[in-house]
Amino acid sequence: MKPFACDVLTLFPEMLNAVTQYGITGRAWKNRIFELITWNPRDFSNNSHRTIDDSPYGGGPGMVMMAEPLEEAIMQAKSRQHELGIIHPEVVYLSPQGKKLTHAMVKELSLGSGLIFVCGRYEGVDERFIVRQVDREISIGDYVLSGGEIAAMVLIDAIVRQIPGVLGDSESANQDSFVNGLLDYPHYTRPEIYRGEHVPEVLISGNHAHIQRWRLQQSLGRTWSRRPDLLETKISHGMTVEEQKLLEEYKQLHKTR
Ligand code: 9WO
Repeated sequence: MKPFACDVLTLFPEMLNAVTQYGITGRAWKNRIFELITWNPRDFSNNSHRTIDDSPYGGGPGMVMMAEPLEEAIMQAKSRQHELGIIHPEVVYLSPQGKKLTHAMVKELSLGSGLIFVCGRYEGVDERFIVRQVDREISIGDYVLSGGEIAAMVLIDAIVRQIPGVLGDSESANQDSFVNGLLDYPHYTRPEIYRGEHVPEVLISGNHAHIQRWRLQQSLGRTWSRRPDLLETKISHGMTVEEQKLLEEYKQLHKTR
């Protein structure tokens, strides 16, 4: 398979080493499951000082990234993707004004063959660049960062995990727990007693059917208590009689007496 093509516009290209050098995404990059090319707008500045920002029209504090160096950089990124046979690479701008990222969006983006990420800095990017070049604006959550790079890396990490063959068997099994619309159950490893706290007995029992039921109950119960919004979605998609029974039992057991 051809690698999934990521081109990233950033003033801080070395930050992206975090995804290409470590962990599951590092392994996927080494195995050429995806490629990541950075383009620094500073290299496309039209002056000898390598300026890429200027003060905002209308006044106010801070600086705004100029359209021209970004547009010169994105043309290089688009040409590169064209050479790979990617005719319409989607351009993603990471910002708090974007649509909130969901697993469904991650899945959809992972089905394409390439993406171009635009990482802003300072107070943002000249709106004319966004209008002319950006296809989707995505937010990873309702908070402000110092720039788009970390958000782009969150998205790249989430996308790369969806590419077939990236996760080994043991790594993909766990994914299903979020995909089934519930939070994960609690995990334990040795020792059996840690500072007086015991591992739940059912996990030592060796009865696999009991263990499976307990874990499902924990997933349902935690989703009910921590993320009622997710549980509502799960209920609307339909819960089995078994799941309903396990959740009711969890509620009984966790009632404050
Ligand atoms: C900075 C700022 C300072 C004073 C007054 C208003 C201000 N707005 C901003 C701002 O939003 N800066 C952004 C920094 C410009 C675009 C890149 N930056 C960014 C992206 N911060 N946070 C994100 C982000 C991206 C995706 N999901 C969550 C946050």
